[in-house]
Amino acid sequence: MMSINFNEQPHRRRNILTGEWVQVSAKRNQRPWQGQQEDIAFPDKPKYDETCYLCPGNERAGGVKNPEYSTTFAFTNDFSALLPETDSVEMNEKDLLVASTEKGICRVICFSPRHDKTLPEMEVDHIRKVVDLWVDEYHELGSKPFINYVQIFENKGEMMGCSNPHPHGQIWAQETIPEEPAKELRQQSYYYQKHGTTLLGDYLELELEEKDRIVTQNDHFVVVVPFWAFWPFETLLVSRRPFGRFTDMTDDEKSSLADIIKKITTKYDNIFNISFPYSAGFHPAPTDGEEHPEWHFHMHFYPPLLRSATVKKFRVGYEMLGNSQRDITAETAAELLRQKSYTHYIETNHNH
Ligand code: H2U
Ligand code: ZN
Repeated sequence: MMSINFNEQPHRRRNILTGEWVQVSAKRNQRPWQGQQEDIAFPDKPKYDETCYLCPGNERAGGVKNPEYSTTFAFTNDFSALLPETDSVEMNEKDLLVASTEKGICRVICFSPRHDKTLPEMEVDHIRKVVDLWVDEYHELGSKPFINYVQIFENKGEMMGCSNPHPHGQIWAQETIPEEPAKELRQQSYYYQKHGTTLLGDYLELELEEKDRIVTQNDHFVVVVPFWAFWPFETLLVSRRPFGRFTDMTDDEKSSLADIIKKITTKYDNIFNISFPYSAGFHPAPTDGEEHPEWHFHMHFYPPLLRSATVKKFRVGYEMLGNSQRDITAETAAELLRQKSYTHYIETNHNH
């Protein structure tokens, strides 16, 4: 079997989780890595901001006052995109105008009472409390008969459309399985039917043998730059044990998840010495009452930055009309992430 020279030959890689292809052209990017280190040494964010709608004790846009929370805090989004009480209506005019109503619940989760602490700057014990809240929300929302998928995510940084620097994430829980997890459900099901093992379990085994795309790991989780990564520093966080639900996690796994999140987000911030923007989120099994032995718990990080703290990758032109495409190979990105320290640059700066 002839092998592809990833750095020389433009090629396509298959995203086995979605079934879609990504075009890779490393040659476009053969010049040496010029990732600038833009030192923003001590970003001066206040611990508490009286104008922030997420800080403890403050009033939100809808007029409700936040409690004086001391760890984490979740509330129903004051501007929810989905509502639980919607009559069920299906529309189909001549197979041309097709629509249906959608029920759902939107939640906002504050990770910390501190306005200035992002995930990599929090203690692992505190991140563990965020994990516990995700587990509780997944359980509570997923137990409702009309909720078949619980999408937990975080938009971090203005570049990703995040509305407020206070560390927070969102949950959209809904009737239909959304498009991205729906593709993954199809792909994971095919694989499981054919091989009797989970797609991501086998993929992880292969990555652990090859080592090229591994970024970091602990007792229960591994982070890789997936072979088919689209975003420059995209990563996939996978559980070593095949399980599907947040509620399947053991106590040790929950603590390990907190630990690995701290590790990967710290490495991200250390790439350009800035608070690294991304959209990240979990793909747990659907909450539709099915067993889902095919589903393998994982999390995606999609950061938009490419060459410096300000140079963003845009999904435009050929990518909007033709195909997703990347320049730096997954292997190069993994190598760069591997080299980055587990100590946050702000801490490093303070110690000098
Ligand atoms: P993002 O920063 O990821 O946009 O999340 C903030 C969410 O918080 C957003 O969905 C909600 C917005 O609707 N929000 C409230 O629920 N109450 C407020 O007082 C302001 C913002
Ligand atoms: Zn705040």
